[in-house]
Amino acid sequence: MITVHHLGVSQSERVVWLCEELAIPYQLRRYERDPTTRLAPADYKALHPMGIAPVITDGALVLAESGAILEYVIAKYGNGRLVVRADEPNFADYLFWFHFANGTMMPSEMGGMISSMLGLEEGNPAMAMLKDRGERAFALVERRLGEVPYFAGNEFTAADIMMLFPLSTMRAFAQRDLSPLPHIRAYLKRIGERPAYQRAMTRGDPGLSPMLT
Ligand SMILES: N[C@@H](CCC(=O)N[C@@H](CS)C(=O)NCC(=O)O)C(=O)O
Repeated sequence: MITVHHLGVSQSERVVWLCEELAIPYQLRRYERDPTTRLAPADYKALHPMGIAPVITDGALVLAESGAILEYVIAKYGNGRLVVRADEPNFADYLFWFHFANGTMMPSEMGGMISSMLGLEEGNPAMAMLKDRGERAFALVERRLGEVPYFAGNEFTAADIMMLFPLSTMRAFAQRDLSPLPHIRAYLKRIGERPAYQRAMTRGDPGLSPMLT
């Protein structure tokens, strides 16, 4: 059975959510962030040389990296669910949004978080570049969700599981005003109604109310 090592309020919520969507058996181990540094605690860091969440173990396998874990779990235990096959018309959309989440959105949101930690001023060129990139990313997401209910198209897929974190929990670290983005807000509401998402968040982060507004 897979063990999902979940660091509180982190990208490993995706893996808990995936297991709930697939309704596969899994063991959940929760870890709290260090209260001072907000980093992973020593026992989490010991799981994998990178020392960051998520990590799963499956027998002798120790696997990190959200996208790799999602692909692994789906390929091994998904029975074809939550993916778009290469012969389907929206295959490229599925790939794009699955990878856009951590390839572009998370780096620009993390960059924004780091520049505010460093106290960089608004006019700072690095900050301006990151801000502009983040705004274009959110505008692209808003446009997409005005066209289709889920990132890959009409059906919920693993691309949604990848994309939700930068739209929701990441806002605990890098604030973003969603009031001018009605399609994103409607999407977050739709996701919040999914029983598997509700179970995942209740199990994974019982003290946190999901950041869906
Ligand atoms: N691209 C990586 C990013 C992992 C990452 O940055 N995880 C953060 C939580 S969201 C973390 O472990 N932070 C705690 C630490 O750095 O100690 C993935 O998706 O697996």
